[in-house]
Amino acid sequence: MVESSSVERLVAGLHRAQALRFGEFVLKSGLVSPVYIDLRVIVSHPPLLNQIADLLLQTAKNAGIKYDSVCGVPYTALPLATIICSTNQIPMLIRRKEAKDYGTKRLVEGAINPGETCLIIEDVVTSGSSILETAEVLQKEGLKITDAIVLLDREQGGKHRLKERGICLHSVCTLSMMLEILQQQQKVDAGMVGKVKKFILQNIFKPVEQNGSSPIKQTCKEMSFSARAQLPGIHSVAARLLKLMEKKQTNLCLSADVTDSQELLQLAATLGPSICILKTHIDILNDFTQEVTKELRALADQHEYLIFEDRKFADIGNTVRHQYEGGVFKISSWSDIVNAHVVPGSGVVKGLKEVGLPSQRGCLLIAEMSSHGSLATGDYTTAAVQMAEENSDFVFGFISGSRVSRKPEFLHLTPGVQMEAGGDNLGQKYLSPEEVVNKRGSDIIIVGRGILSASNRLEAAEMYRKTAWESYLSRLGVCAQD
Ligand code: 5BU
Repeated sequence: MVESSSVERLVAGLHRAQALRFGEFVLKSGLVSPVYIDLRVIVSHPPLLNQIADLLLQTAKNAGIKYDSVCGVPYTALPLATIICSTNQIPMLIRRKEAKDYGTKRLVEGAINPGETCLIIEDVVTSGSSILETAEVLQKEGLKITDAIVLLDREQGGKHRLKERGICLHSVCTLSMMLEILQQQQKVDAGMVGKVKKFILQNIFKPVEQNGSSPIKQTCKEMSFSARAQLPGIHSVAARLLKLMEKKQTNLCLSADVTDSQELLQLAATLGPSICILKTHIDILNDFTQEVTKELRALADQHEYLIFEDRKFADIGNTVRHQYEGGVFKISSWSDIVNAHVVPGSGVVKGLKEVGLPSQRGCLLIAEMSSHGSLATGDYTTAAVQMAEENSDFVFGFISGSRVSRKPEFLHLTPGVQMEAGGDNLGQKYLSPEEVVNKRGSDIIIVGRGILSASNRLEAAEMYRKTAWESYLSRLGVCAQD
């Protein structure tokens, strides 16, 4: 154990930097936690950063661990590992966070000497999954992982799980130790300490299924749309959408592919109460005027749905900026959501963002397409996910055939949906709402001709709405825990 006065100083510093917050927070898993620990903020506090690096190294020394290199679990522990290695002349390894099949990039940077031992550094451990993931990558490179050092152990089962995998976890501090110190320092009251302790006890991660090197599966509640709406840092458009979906009990997006303005407005007025999004192809209207978009906007506000212009931007940043803001359609002035292909690289998102961010618009990236022979698969899809993660201030989800990101703050919208699986004679492929939402984990179905070619469009829309909503409800069962 490191000296208690150092730990007390550390806890006070973390509290000052707002790395520890108390209240009500919805975690990624959907659980409501009375404590929120976010050590990402420490990079803005250099003395604290140095102090933490020092305590981590001290803990490794006290435990008498022998190692040849150090690897920080990305991203928060990366600067910590850097400081430790630089100050003490220890070789460092960097684990890339990108998905394994992304391009030809190496998964570990630095000189790898198979047979050597690497010490893993982490900021917070809950279930231990992040350390295990990093350990697996390093082990695949032939390195030995015997120990890991963490600043804060939340005491929710991580230590035990790591031990079962042959990794000994040493912590600078545990959550209960931290709570006691904060109580002594009169920064939290006894009531809150009790609440947090109860939360820890009720949420211990137990190993359920361990199968070779695959990630550990944990039974947990899939997050509801309303819980996802409250995730810290969620995009404002995603939050609005998730809330209205829950309120109206609909995860149906109508693809209003009609060519006459009056018909479009009529559809919006009649089907508005059944849908969460009205998707347009504004450039197929034969009689477009700005008046149509004004009326569409008024209907959207009246019936509480969002407008999504399915423009599929796919040019360099400078061009898409003009296409989004100007021209005949002035899309950014009336459409809450737009989408983009990732084929031009991230410039397309950056260009759109310049226009969309100030007016609080959101963007979806096309990660997969529903059409036969689509090239948006594999590495392309992975690159789209990465681009979304790097631009999450503007991008809040995907057009895809299934769940391509496990981050609950991203929404998945799937076109190519009809009650009966099949296709049309121009390459469109259809899956059923049940398949898309329940089996493939998408959130919103996009339906065009399934509704438009029905003799009673409202009845058809209601049928799609109910089926997709029931599929969502039945999905709220068991899911994989990160
Ligand atoms: P449908 O009538 O339900 O087949 O219409 C599907 C709509 O979704 C249509 O407006 C397409 O432009 C849109 N779409 C799609 O079908 N497949 C895709 O991969 C993408 C968009 Br991206």
